Amino acid sequence: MALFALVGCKAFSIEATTDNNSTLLQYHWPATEWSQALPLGNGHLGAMVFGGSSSEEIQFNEDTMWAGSPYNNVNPQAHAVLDSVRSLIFAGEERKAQELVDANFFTGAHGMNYLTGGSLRIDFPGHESVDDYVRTLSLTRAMATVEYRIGEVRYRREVIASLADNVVMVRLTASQPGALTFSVRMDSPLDYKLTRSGKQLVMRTRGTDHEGIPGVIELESRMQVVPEGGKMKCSNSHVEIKGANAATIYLTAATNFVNYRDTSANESRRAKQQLKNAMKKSYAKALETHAKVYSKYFDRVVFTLPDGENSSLDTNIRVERFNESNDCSLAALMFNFGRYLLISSSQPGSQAANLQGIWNNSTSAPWDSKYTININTEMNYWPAEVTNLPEMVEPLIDMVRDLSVTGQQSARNMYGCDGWMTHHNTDIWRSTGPVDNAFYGTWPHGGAWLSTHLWQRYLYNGDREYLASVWPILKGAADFYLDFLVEHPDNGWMVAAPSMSPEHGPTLRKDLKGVSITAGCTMDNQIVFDVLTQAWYASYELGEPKEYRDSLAEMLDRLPPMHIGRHNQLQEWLGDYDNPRDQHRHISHLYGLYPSDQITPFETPLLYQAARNTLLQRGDEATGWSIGWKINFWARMLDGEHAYQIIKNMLKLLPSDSEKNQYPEGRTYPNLFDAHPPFQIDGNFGYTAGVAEMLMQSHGGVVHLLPALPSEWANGSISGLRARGGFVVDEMKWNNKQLTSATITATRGGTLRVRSYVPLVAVNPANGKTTILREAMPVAQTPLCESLRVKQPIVSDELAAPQYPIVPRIFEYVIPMQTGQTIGLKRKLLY
Ligand code: FUC
Repeated sequence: MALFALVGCKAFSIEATTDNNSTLLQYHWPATEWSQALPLGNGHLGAMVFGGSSSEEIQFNEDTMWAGSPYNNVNPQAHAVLDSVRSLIFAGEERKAQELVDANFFTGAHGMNYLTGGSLRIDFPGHESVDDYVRTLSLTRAMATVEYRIGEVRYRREVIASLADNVVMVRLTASQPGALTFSVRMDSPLDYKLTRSGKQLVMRTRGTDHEGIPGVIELESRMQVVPEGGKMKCSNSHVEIKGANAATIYLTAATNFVNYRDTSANESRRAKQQLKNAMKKSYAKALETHAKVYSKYFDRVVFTLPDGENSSLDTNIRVERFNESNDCSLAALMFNFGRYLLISSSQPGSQAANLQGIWNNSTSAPWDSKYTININTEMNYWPAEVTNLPEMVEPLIDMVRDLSVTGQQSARNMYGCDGWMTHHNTDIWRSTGPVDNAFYGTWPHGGAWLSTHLWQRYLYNGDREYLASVWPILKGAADFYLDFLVEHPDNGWMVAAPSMSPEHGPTLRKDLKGVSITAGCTMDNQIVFDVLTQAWYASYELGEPKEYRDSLAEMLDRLPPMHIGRHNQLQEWLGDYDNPRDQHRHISHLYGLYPSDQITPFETPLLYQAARNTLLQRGDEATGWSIGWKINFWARMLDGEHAYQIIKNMLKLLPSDSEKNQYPEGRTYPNLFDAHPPFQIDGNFGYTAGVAEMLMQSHGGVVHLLPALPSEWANGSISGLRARGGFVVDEMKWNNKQLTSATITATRGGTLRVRSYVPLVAVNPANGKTTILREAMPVAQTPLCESLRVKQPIVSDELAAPQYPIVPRIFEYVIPMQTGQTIGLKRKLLY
């Protein structure tokens, strides 16, 4: 790769940091493309730092800068043709059904797009040729730096998106007094107006009209430079600084957005106030407050894997060489980066992380950089609870709460149903209608899948007050299905219709090429099972009337079971239409394996082996997010070696989008953003969740330590992962591929069931004394009601005997724990 020269010489010393090769991204060259720039964010503001020496670009975003205005894309005409659509599907006339949907379900508004904020540009005359250049992104400090030398003078830039104040700050210093001369301006690819207001530069832009929905968002971006020494001159187009010793640039942005139906705020007042507040703090103070908030989140989990011979090289080179190296700490860096990105793009009070998190430099981003909720938005939040970032889920809950209101319009007006629902996309306006066309958009489970995150959160936090606050949302998601499901005329099962297995049609039905519409496909049934089951449990926990639970149980009993087809695969559809050579990126029918736990080796071994065959048939290559999902799938298959193979497929360099053809397998950009391609952040989050799932799993009532450790990660440790049931795995260490010790705290007491591949003893941390643990028979979690149990699958007559994968020998212990109690566990030596 000629573009990125590897500079051998060590740059002049970066001030001592706590970073190591699993927390620092570094490059000895400036970014020339966006996917090489380094991301910063505080949930509201995002910034991409290019690090040019003579001209710095900091492309920025504000999370409410979207096209359009309050609207919903619900076409009531859908209801008029719904019965006909269903009859056609059941009559085997899916193509005609799809045509009817195309003609009646859409409004022309296919979701509004997330827009760029603009760019802050800093020009440094005379800095074209520099030595000892290095730029970094520190994941322990949430800070980007740029350093270089010109002659005897060393220059340094630090950039943060403060989590304590709503501001991006650029700190400029030089090793000689008076050496800083530069000018600052702002611009945007949208129409913009730049003016001076006192010492501040103000840029105004506007959200665009989109697909017939008028743009109403007003964005005001404001910046001010505070030089130390030297002279400052402000004009309507830029600010000039001459001969300063140091300087701090404060940049903020705000819009008139209040919520999905109100855009009445005063963006100018907001931006002024934000800047005023931020400027009360010196840079040193701002840094301290930012670090305090950030480290509260980031430091909760520490993951350590050993360095290899390439680990101190530039990050892009580490990625490029990963497949031929032993650079284990790059795998840890990628894990840490996912947590960093979630902290930076999803903060309490901000918008939820979209397809690009919060980072977008375009006015027409791929898939509008909105929310695709048939996998992508869900994947964004997979790492949140398990990697100890529960606060970051709050924006998602806010979004689901809004959708549970707007989604009543689509439930009622399109399908004549109670409750709420959404299709496969949404945006800042909480639109809930179908988008794109019938092939992609006729998927009624977006809200339902999102609602499972609210229930899962309860499994982690056990907070009844929280559960009561989201109960109407969970109930509304279930209520929709109680109305929406219809009886399949062939078998009497209650099925979703119209529906589809996301973005995919039954591949072996030649007559249905280009048709996805169907009834009761596997993912439908799995999602409905989860939504009705979680409503059952939540209602039980909250002491709601039993009659409601009975109606849920009755419906659960009538759902179709999963099917195992003639290729010993888990069937994607009710019919046995899977092509074993099909490598489609969506493997939606394995939703039951991950994120759900309907398919497990211990409780549903037949389904487990069929799921494995499906995974093998679909192959190991895919788009970025699909690779992210496959890491989680193989972790749930308890196959660390295969999960690691998928990690290798993700850690392949794509230097830039323009080099896609030379790097067809490239799935990671130089800045570690995941490549679909193009950039989509879900793959980053899927990766982090997947690595967590390889190291610890908690479902089916059991905490499984090191369930899928690959042999490459023979030695390591991780601290701070959270398990369902309110347990925190404070620390876990392994050596020579085997668990050596773990400490687990019960935040709310109860019985800890712990599973391991090595026998364990309890150890008293105070005196090191060991005690024998009670070994349990591995048993399935006992559901409170038979209807909540996954049904036995229906197996194809054409199938020879199923091939069961080998499940390793398991040791399982039952440990009663008090609230706040910590238990030490140690590998029991058998000799
Ligand atoms: C779904 C996926 C695509 C892409 C888009 C944003 O449509 O099938 O691969 O990720 O979402």
